Amino acid sequence: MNPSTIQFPPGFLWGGATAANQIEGAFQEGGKGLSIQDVLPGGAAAPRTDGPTPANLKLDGIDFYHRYAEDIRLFAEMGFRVLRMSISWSRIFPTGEDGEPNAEGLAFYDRVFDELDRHGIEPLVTISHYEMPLALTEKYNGWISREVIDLFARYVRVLFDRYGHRVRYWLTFNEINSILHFPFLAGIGTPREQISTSELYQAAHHELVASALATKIGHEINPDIQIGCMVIAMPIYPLTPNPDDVLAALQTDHLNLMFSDVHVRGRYPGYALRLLRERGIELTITDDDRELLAAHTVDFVSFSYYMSVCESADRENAVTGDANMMVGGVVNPYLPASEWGWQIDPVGLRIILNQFWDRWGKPLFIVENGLGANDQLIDADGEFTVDDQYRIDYLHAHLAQVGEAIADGVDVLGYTSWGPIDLVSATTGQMSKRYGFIYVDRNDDGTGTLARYRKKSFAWYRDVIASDGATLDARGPRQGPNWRRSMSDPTLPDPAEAHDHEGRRSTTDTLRLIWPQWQGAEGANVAALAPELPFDRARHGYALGAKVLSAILPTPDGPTAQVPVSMDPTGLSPQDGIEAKDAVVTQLGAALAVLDQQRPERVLTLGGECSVSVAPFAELARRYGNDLAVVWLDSHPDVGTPASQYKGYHAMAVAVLTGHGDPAVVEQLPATIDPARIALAGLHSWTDDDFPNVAAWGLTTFSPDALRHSTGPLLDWVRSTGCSKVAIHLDVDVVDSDDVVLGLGAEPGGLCLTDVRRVVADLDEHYDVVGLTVAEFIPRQVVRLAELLQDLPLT
Ligand code: BGP
Repeated sequence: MNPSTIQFPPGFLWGGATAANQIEGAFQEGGKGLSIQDVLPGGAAAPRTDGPTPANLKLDGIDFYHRYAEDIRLFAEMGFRVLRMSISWSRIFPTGEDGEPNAEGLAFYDRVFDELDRHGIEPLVTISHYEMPLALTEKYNGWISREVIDLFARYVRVLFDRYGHRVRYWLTFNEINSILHFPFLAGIGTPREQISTSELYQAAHHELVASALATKIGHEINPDIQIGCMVIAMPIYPLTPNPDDVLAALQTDHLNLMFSDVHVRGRYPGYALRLLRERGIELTITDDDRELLAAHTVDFVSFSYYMSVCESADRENAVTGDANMMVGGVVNPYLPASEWGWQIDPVGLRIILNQFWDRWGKPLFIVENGLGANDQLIDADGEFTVDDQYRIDYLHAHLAQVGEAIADGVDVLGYTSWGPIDLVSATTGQMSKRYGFIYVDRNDDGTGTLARYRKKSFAWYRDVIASDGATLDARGPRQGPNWRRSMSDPTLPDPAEAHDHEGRRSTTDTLRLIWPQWQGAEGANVAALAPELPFDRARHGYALGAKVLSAILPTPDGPTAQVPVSMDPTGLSPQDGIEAKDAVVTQLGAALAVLDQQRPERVLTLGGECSVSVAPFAELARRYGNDLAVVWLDSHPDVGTPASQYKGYHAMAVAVLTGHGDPAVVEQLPATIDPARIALAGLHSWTDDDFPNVAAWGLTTFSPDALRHSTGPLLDWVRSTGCSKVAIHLDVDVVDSDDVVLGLGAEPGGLCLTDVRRVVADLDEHYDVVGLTVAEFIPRQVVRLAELLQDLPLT
């Protein structure tokens, strides 16, 4: 065999994977009852709502319910041999306890299976993919109650009776090991922090018993069908070779493996019994449960694979990152991450395939893997498409490792990439986190025609399938790691530098952004407030301020970038209600380009006037989404718009970040921030015409007095947003001018220096500060000094 070719076994099941709640829509059609997903607009970690709300993109999904024939035709065009799909429980039993199953719901899946049949695609059905009828949550608190096992068994029996002779492969619960992190996905309505660990493990036990019972029922109805479990697979590497780290990694791994161990071996392994014992958990396990688990083990093991993580015995001092349903693990300094912070590790897929095969000797099925990315729809010679080479490279690299595992002797049944058509994200509720070979025209705000377009990866995957993988190169994508183009950090720091010898976090993941922008401050205002300085020097004072800030801070460990700023005095007159609009728009574009290239986890910005927070905070909002809160420490609210009297752009910074203001500016931003997650702190000076925007947009404010003795109210506010990450804008004029005048005008009545330091330190102690901007410093003495030096001989 040529070392660069890969051989997939004959009959290898190539295809794609979906879930009912993320594609179907039609949440109230065909007799369907409400499902838990219909009240979960913001994704797995976000709070539920009382009822369905317009913000919930899953209510309409991608309208697969009506467009399934068109979509299946496209899958067939790619040569799919299998489509992983799930059945919506509430389509079959709208309340979970109905006397008869819903005939219309059953007929819908008949039509889907018929259509698949017509195209020679076999279905792989997940019985429960993060769904249950909402009524079972309200009445039984989901899987907390043992009663749900029988209700599930009833549902399952209906499915096997109806489809058991036309569907060969079945999965019981999607990612069953996620229950410990996202209980609501198992129908448990009690807030996570109010559920005891005992209750959670008991609920997990009920699911495991229900899974065994489903396996029993399925095999009784048709002994030929194959029933598998489905888990999140995630290699856990020790952060260092320190045996304590290795043991910590093993123990974290056990928490995940427990679920598949029970499914495959039919009993709780010793390590799980110890873990439960040590946590004082006494599970109610009946003799019937034991018998069921032992007698009805799975035929194969399926799993999702998106990332690996590290584990450290000293977690408190290690950097933790994002992970899908398993919540952040310790960051691996050797790996890049996706735009959503999931660390990319193709080799980890080979490792996990080998581990699972060695452990259980059961056939394995990769039923989810893929890259969630922001795609750009382009018009290529009259046809809309996406040039998603990064996705091709990602999938290529992973499939090459599947090939390696097969060569290692692992029995792999098939590969269904996640989201072959764009769909609503499970963890964030967004459309913009796209995985598909097929683009769906639907946006995060729900707009769009729902039209389908083939991306570049469409033809690529078609060729892979048609050649049974022969078009793949075993060494992975030849052009190198292109997927990093859509990753968080294309220029990875030297791993040795990213952590100190004990694996603790260092500051190399912080970008220092120097942005000496001065054009945002209104000229007339500068002239009036700094009459003692020559006007041109005074207005350049902000640029000088950025240099001084950079000079007085210690040399950074991480990267530094400087945003190019024009010092040209032309083009400063107002345009569309903004002074020097051309300059600020151009420079904003330059700053965003720097950030897009660097994709930093954290940014320290040294300004410049106030608007220099716009680009870094918008980039952090893109990266961290709803997990980012902003604390704007400033005398002024900065909520001006082009309609305000004051034309200086720096006074529009908060407005722009919230998506208000000039479209040429707002459209450039990679993300905006919900005003509910922005607090103006230390606020006590404003112009009357734009101040009403504060209340109209729903921003929270704290006067200097509210924070004078304690940061408590502000910390409580951050807690109420549910965010773990904070970006702080520090306008130096928030400091009381009776203490020291650091900005342009005198602002008495502000917070004193020690207050400001305390507020920032308290935020840093309680939250992950990922953005800090210091802005508006005008070094008047230095301006005067420059004046003195300017005509000296030999300068
Ligand atoms: C898995 C889920 C899927 C899917 C996928 C990608 O955890 O089983 O339902 O959504 O992750 O996650 P996301 O949609 O959040 O990008």
